[in-house]
Amino acid sequence: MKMTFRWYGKSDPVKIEYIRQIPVIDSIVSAVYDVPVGEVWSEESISEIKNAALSAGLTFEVVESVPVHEDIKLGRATRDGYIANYAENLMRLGRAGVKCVCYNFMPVFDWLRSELKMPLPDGSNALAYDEETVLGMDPAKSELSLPGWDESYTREQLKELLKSYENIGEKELFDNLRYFLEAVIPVAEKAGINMAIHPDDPPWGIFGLPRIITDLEHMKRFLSLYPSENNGLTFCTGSFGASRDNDLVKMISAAEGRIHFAHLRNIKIDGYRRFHETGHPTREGSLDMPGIVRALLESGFDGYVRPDHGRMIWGESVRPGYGLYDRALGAMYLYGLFEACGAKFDKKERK
Ligand code: DNO
Repeated sequence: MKMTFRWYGKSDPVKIEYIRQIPVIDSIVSAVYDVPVGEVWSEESISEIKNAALSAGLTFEVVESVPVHEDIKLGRATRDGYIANYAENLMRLGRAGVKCVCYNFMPVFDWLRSELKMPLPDGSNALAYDEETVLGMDPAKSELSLPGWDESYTREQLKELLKSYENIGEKELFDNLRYFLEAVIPVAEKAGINMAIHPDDPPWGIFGLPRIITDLEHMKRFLSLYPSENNGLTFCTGSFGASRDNDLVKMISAAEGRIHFAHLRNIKIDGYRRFHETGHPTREGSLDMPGIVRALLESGFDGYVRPDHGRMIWGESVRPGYGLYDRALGAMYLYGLFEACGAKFDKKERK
């Protein structure tokens, strides 16, 4: 098992030298950001990340994300070319020592919040979601900007894209996901990579777009689409946990050892489809963090863990959800929980 930390590359205000100073971190989670979605990543860009990690005494074993082109999600005739590029990326990443690739299958948008800086009583701020506000938003206007979103579309392109999804429901999206997995998982097996799909965040449809990685039943359906160990999950507690109907402990045991990457963060549910993010400890939010850690260990989890989001504290103002300080506190808390539950972390030998 390894504790990891997301790093957005050289332009990230959270410097890799700072990440190195968090005692428990072994590996960074990163991606190539200089290539449009669907294209092949250059070997140079991949080695640049790897070398940056190595010179900070860390490794680069997890990619988040290799994004999936919309034509694949839409099942368009052009998908095969994008799938071939995806497969090529997996081979290149495998050769560079990457062991786990996180991705998602959310149409058009990645994670969504209605507020990026909700003030909390302690003077910090955090990301928040309120369905009522979201229902009043026009997705075709760029009213919000989140780090996971592909913002290369013009307004017209975005409108067109949203229209293309009119005939895509859950069934079609699952069919297109199966087609993708059938092509890509055999390549991941060859490349020595565990694929780890990220749940939809929040775990329900938004703006009339379908979302399918949302709950226990859908998770099981996903796992059965392609029964290979390499076809696994990123278990994101803040995503699945935003729905009170999701029993995270039960979901972890139902995942049958197919969790390769754990995003462990806490959220506070404030009402129906309304939540805000909090510090990681259990008492700060609505999720039972030790219960989650225990369930992971009982299920035989031996993958990568990372803290996630948290709050902006101590006057920090960087990429929403990706501050240094609260994620570092989160990493320490999570490490403590795992250690107390008897988890074995790979021994780090830093230069
Ligand atoms: C948000 C992240 C997501 C995640 C992607 C994976 O903070 O968890 O943006 O990286 O959905 O593809």
